[in-house]
Amino acid sequence: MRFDILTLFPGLFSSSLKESILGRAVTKGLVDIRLTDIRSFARGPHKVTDDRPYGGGNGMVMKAGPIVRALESIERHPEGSLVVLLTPQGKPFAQKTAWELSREKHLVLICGRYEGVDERVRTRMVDMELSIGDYVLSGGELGAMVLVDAVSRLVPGVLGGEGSAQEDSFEDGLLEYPQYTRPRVFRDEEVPEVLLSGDHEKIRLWRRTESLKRTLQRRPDLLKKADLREEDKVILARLEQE
Ligand code: JBE
Repeated sequence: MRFDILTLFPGLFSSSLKESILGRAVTKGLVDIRLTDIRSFARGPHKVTDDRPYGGGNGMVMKAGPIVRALESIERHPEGSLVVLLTPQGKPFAQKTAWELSREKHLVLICGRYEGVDERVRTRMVDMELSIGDYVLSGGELGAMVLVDAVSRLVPGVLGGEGSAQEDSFEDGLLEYPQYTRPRVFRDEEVPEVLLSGDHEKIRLWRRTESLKRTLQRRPDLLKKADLREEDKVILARLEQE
């Protein structure tokens, strides 16, 4: 899968693309991530990429020209390319969106800065606008990193222990159960007995109950949309009583 990232700050990406799972996916050639510096498409001696807003007001707006020329320089994939703008005005990015995007061959991510991007970039060139959350970032770069990370790990072969993506939080609409590893006692706190029992059915039931408990306590909104089995409903009814 190929990602092209258009940004004024390509340097922000270097470490996140070299380390960990994503770094390995790049080395293995499973994902190809290319960075384009929007400033190199700006004109004039000062390479200006932003200007004051028409109509007045605070802040600066990213000029259409440099972004559109940068976009036109990107090699399109023969099977299609999807152009995504990271913006707080976009559709909320969630795990479902990550799965949908992981089926694309080529994503072009535009990172906006400052108070916004000239509207004509949006109307002419953008296929989809996404937001990673309801808070204000200084630019779309962190959003692009979040998207690249969440999408890449769903590309077949990227995760070492295959199948682990399906078991993550949100995949069935619930939060994950608590995890423990050695030592068995850490500063007087013991690992729950059931996890040492070797009884796989008891362990499965405990984990499912903890998942449901956490989701009920922390994210009751998720339960309404969750993929619940009959067993879950029985456990939930009991938890709600407690
Ligand atoms: O979520 N986002 O993609 C953003 C982009 C730029 C600024 N703030 C955001 N939240």
